[in-house]
Amino acid sequence: MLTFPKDFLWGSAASAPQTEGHALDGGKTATTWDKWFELNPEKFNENQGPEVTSNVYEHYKEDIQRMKEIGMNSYRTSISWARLLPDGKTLNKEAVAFYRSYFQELRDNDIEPIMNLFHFDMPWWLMEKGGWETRESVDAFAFYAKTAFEEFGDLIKRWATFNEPLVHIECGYLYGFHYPAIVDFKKAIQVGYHTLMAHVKAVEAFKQGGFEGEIGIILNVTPTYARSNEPADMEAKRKADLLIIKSFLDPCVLGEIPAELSQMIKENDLTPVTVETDKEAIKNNLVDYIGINYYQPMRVKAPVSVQTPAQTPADFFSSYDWPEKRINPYRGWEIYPEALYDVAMMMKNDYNNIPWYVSENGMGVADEERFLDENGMIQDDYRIDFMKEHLTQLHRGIQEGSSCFGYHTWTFVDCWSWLNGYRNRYGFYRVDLDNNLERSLKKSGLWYNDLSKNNGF
Ligand code: BGP
Repeated sequence: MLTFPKDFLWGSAASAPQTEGHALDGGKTATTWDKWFELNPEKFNENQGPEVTSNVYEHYKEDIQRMKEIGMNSYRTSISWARLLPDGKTLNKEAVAFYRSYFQELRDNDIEPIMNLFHFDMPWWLMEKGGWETRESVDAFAFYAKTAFEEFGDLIKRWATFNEPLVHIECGYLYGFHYPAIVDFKKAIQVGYHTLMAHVKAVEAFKQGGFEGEIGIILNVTPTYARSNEPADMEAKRKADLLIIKSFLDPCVLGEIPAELSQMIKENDLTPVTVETDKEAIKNNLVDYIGINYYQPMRVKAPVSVQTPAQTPADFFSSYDWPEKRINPYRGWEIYPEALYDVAMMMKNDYNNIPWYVSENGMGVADEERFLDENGMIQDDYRIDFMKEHLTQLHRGIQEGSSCFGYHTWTFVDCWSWLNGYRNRYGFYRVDLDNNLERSLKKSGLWYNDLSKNNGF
């Protein structure tokens, strides 16, 4: 039996744009997702847009009972910026009432809410002004964060500023999967810098406001694995670590952007516009904890060809396709549970053993109806095996002293996923799109209940 530390968090993660629905009512204004779906619905799997999703806006009370049924003691989701402050300034009373009731319901059922402020959902009014490319976004986000702390600070004791900031940077400004889907390395770096400063200013607002509780950030990072120990591969790993891992972890936990990273960016004419007081602000506003979303490891090798100055990250490192990898064929992601042990050791050894938790881990599978049994339950043993393997590695890291305080899966109820719509399912509960979004328990939910009740397996 592998037993986890006392008061370990067992739960799931989700986000406002992927679950709430009612995307253009209840006083909410459009985000880039709502607008992009209006402009280019063909980009979205089976034309599935963000307007309905799993409709938690109406179903949160029943859903919270479902969380209890599978032993969840915590739940992370996000607040929608465009719902709370539809024009960036005016408080939407209907949103306040909805979120207060939602969070109170979680508390009343002993499910600790962890509340994130930004999950890829840039308000359209701000995008029209340039989004994260503009310094205005930093102040706008800090105002939004402060408003959320004031309105919900009595109900929320664990906050997160961003979910996977690298994703909106890379997918929006390098790889074409998020709006505005442009390829511009210099803009990507500026967007990254403003995101970091927005995070820092939100932490500052939290600390200066004297709000009770903790504030952190959720990152999708693992140590990078190099193809070989050859110098060129190791140099690629060093650069990938700087750009992908240390770019956020170092300033958020250690208070400084690594000098080597600034140098590398400078040599390639990518230095962002900054404000003189930023350095001091970064130093003074460290996080209390880190969330790590882990799905797949990052493997790199020496770049295949190099342009100087660099035009994309591929000029620093190429991704390496390990021939021996195991893969989740539906999502195309490598399965490598050992990385969770390595993450645990990285947090312990390189980041002052800061408290951290696994804020997302999970397995997306398409056409899960294939696994329905005669009682209408999806027999998702593959998901149970996936969790067991990852938890075994995590447990090893905890045994060796890493301060991990929880394990959240993606996700609780099957949810809408950006351009992939409802293709890959991750939930403990199935959502039936043909039958009023009806939820039904999968076998993995039963297993999770035992896991949580026994605080181990
Ligand atoms: C993470 C995101 C989530 C979620 C998850 C699963 O990166 O934080 O929003 O979507 O990945 O990935 P996907 O839905 O693309 O399969």
